Amino acid sequence: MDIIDFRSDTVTWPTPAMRAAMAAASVGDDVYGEDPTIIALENRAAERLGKEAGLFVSSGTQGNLIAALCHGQRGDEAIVAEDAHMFCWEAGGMAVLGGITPRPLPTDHLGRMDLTQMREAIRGDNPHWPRSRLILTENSSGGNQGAAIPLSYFEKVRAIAQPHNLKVHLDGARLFNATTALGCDPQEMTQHVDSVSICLSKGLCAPVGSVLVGDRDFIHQARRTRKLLGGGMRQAGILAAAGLIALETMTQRLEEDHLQAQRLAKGLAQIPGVILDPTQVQTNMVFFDLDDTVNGSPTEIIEQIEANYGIRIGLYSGRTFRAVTHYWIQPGHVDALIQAFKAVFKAHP
Ligand code: TLP
Repeated sequence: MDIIDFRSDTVTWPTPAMRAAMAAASVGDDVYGEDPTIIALENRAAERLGKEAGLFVSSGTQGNLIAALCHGQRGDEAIVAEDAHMFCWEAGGMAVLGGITPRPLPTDHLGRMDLTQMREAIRGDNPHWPRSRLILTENSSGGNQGAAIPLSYFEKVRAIAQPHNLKVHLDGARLFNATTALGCDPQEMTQHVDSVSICLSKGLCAPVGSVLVGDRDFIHQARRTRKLLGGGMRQAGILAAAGLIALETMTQRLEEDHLQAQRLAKGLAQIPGVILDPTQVQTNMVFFDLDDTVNGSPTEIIEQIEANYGIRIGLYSGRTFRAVTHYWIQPGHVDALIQAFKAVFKAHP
């Protein structure tokens, strides 16, 4: 990449190996079920995540939306963390297109909903009420500094959902970041949920795409729903070829991104004016705030860092910045960002 971009891991370009695989990919019409590379990716993702079948979709948002539409119907309710991507950042898709009411619950510092509140949020049968139908989870938790939620949480959520016939979906946009940080196999987590959506196009560097996995009936319905949403693709094996490399090789190197994030956090935490606890950094995201001694506005600071040092970082909200490490962030880039902050803060004492 010719820019240093910490705004997100969504900015990653495909690797040289991906570009070569894309150029050579065998393709077919996937709406006819004839794209061999997509079929291989879907099977591989299902196998890796311990589910019966998979569906290649255009984005994480589409994977999550299809899951919600397949598990729920109009008039149903979905229990969801109040800071979850599905609740905050997906344009209200489940409500707009599925008539599903989100029931947001507060979370702890890792992004876990309180289990007592979750149990109490499940409604009985009453014609006044929406029907409780599903529980939406996310790991890593993007709204909580990329925290990796431990396995035991998913086991407990499952135990709450099952007696009420609630389905559990996992937004695993960065599932492999979470399992890398936890040192566990993804299947140890996915065994507790009905469906999972993983993103190939974030830290895994594929240019486009996510895979939704679940049991055969669910994926059959999901394929129909993807078509309904205009998401049926044709010779998209050219994208799936990059996705296979993402799944096979890029999942193995995420620890490097996590180490860079920790190094960045430790460096930034030493700068007067920065509020950051490096022990909170578990995966590839570093969130930090400015204290009141810093005069410049966050937007000015971001603009100066880009104009003077050629480095992009994100403003998450208010005075909270987000810097995300990924394949294209080199160790020198981390040092450069720390130096840039030091210099800019001198200018805004
Ligand atoms: N997240 C993006 C932005 O939308 C905020 C980012 O830069 O982090 N689930 C989670 C947990 C996500 O973080 C994202 C993207 C998605 C789903 C949606 O994926 P896409 O962008 O492929 O629709």
